[in-house]
Amino acid sequence: MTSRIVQTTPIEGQKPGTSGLRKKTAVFRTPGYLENFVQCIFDGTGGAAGKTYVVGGDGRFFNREATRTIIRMAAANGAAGLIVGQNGILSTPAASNLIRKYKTDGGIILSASHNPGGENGDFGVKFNAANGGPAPEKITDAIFAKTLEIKEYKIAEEGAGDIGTLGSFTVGDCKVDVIDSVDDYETLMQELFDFDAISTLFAGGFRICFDAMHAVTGPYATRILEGTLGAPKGSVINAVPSPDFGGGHPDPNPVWAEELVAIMGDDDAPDFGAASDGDGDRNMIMGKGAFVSPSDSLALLTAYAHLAPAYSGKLVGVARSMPTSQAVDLVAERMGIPCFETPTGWKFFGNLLDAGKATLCGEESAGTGSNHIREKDGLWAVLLWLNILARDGRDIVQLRADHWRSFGRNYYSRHDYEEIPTEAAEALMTALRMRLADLPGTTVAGMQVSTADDFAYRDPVDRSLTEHQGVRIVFTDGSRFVMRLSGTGTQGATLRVYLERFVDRSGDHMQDVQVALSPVIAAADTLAEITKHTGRSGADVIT
Ligand code: G16
Repeated sequence: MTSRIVQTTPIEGQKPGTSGLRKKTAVFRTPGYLENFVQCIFDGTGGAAGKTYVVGGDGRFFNREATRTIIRMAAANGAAGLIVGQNGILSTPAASNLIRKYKTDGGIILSASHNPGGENGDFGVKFNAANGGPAPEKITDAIFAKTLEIKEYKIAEEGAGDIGTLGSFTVGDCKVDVIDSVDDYETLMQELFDFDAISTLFAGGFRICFDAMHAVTGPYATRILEGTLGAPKGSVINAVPSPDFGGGHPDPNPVWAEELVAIMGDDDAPDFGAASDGDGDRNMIMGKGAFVSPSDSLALLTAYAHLAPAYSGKLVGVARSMPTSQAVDLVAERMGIPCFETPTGWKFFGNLLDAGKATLCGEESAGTGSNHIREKDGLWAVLLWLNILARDGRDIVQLRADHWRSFGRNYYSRHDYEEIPTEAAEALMTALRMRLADLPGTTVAGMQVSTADDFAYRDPVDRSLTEHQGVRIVFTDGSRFVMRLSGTGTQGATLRVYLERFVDRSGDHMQDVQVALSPVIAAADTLAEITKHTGRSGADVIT
């Protein structure tokens, strides 16, 4: 193999965010942009020589081309082997599984997750470490440091081989195995869940609608749900991945998954509805006419996970990101297991999972997962739900109502203000932070503030400290709001306002969510002066 050393210079802004480097596709396609970052992944992790990696992505525009570039660069940098999903396709959870199963040194995953794709959409690259999880900050910091001093990258002169056909080939000394994207993932799911019980459920007439949103879970869900488990043909909709996700926004929430919401609102709705995102790590769960919030879903899965073989008697602890509602805390408390609170970003669960401190993890942003891999996993959540419903017998809406009667309800919503000028967003956060010390004891919108802080996290395993992870204002009745700026956007800043109000076991659990939260919404507006700073009279997306 002849490889070429290409002289280059640092490119500004290659700092990984909440989940890897995400930019407009056009930015990633500028000459040298992808190459610089990939070289820095290798250089920032001690070089690629002799190492093995998993490579694949969610199939969005530029996925295939980027996969081929990475193969040529890995070979030129001396990598010993690559496991590549056929056509460069791997869901994020499937990639995490492959890294762990075949004990590779890590993986390069091409995805901007729930962000829209296509020529004018977003693209992303993230490095996952040998545990299968998103690289922790010490690694992303090292990669970023390399982007500031890079002088050259290496790339093989020869082509990347045929990634459309299953089998093996070599690029120089690097062996490339092109594998079926679904096989290993399905095997793992069969080990975790009671597939017989789920098949019996479907055989009895239970109906599901799974919206793959034209994204990567299409082939996974079709094979597993319709193929192996016997759900009726057509149960998976929007099942063929497309480079621009059918022109849609592959974010499984009630706003973007409107087709599913309409189907589940029909008189003849299926028993269970679900959706997953661009790269297959998020999930949205619905019953007939009912959206199950991700925070409630995490609480319910924790309460009933024992019905699945992999988790029966095995729950050692749970973890949630700080802005996620405290519904799961109540379940953990009753079960007598610890509940950890981490910053936003799946990478923060890695140490807890590796150290055996947590079994299930979840986030308000539609992510749920367990110790089976080191990523959140959309289809896993759907299968765990199906396993629970198959074994419990109640329908999902009844199960949730009974849960609220037993634990109380944490009303919850997130209000997003998108693409606001970065300076305005930062000014808002700075002004709020400066008031924190004076807030306890004051009354806002009829509610008294009990505590106000800027969340900092001391990792219980490696003792690392992560600061400024979101402002928390908690009121004396247990209600709270949290504000932080998103780390996954590609244009301007997105302000996220997370709102929560607890209503106890005997309270009214059937209120409209926004109405139930109205005092907290008013308090957030008053304290943060959102309209003054952003010029917006309301949120762009309410979920
Ligand atoms: C990523 C992270 C999640 C995080 C989410 C939202 O998800 O893996 O842990 O909750 O972004 O982050 P932010 O609020 O900073 O936009 P994904 O599915 O985009 O990889």
